[in-house]
Amino acid sequence: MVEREQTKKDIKELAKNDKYSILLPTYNEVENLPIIIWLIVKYMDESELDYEIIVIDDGSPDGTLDMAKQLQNLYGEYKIVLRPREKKLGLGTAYMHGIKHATGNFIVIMDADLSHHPKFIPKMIEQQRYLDLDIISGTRYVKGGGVYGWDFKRKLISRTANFLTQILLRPGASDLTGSFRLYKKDVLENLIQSCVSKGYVFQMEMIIRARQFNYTIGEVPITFVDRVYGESKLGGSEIFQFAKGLLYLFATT
Ligand SMILES: Nc1nc2c(ncn2[C@@H]2O[C@H](COP(=O)(O)OP(=O)(O)OP(=O)(O)O)[C@@H](O)[C@H]2O)c(=O)[nH]1
Ligand SMILES: [Mg+2]
Repeated sequence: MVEREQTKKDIKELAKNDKYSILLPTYNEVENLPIIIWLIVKYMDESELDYEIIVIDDGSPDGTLDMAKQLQNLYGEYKIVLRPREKKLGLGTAYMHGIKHATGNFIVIMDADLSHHPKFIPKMIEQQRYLDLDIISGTRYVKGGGVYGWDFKRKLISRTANFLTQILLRPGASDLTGSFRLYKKDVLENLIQSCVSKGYVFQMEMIIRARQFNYTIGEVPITFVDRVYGESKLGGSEIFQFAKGLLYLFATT
């Protein structure tokens, strides 16, 4: 407990001049949104960090945006910022749209479907501050990290994707397809502008380009929990797209 109090004080001191913009892209996350926001608020407030949560909803038919408005009334306009778009335009552009409105000097990107637990954000921040790294990537593939709720097929696909990429591209990070990361804002802007791929390959390309630009990358072990509410979309076509993207990056970087 004493140690925990000390850590809290350390992060607060280290990050006293920083603000964190947490981007939450949403598409049909009405059940998940109140829980994820409650957890983010809890862990960021506990560590006494300055932050805003930017919700980028792409016209979800399930009423996610109405839910986000209610949460904004509850937590305030400074904490919850709404940047909705008319229709589903994809994750890559959702991040770009969110960054345009971000007032923090650091950006956290994470999924809103409870696969990424906000308790890891202060850990990422701590590591970033200690070493002044450009990127901190949450990783399922080092000691202390892991995946829960995936069937064998999905674990195999994810492992294989990471394994092949490690061999072909030598990226310098252990989890390439994950999307729970902390970036310096200018670093993220630069990376997004230089990325060409969409879909699952996008997260991987971000790390590959980061290495090209000689950005420094740190890793924090995270546990990833499969979504409980809402539909999963991983299918044959995503796997094909991933393989195509991997080969493209292999050939061009
Ligand atoms: N704004 C926006 N958000 C999206 C879009 N597609 C997905 N999202 C959100 O991005 C995050 C990641 O998407 P997921 O659907 O969880 O993707 P995944 O984790 O690879 O797959 P499953 O969890 O198995 O469905 C979630 O918070 C989604 O709600 C989109 O087109 N626009
Ligand atoms: Mg998910």
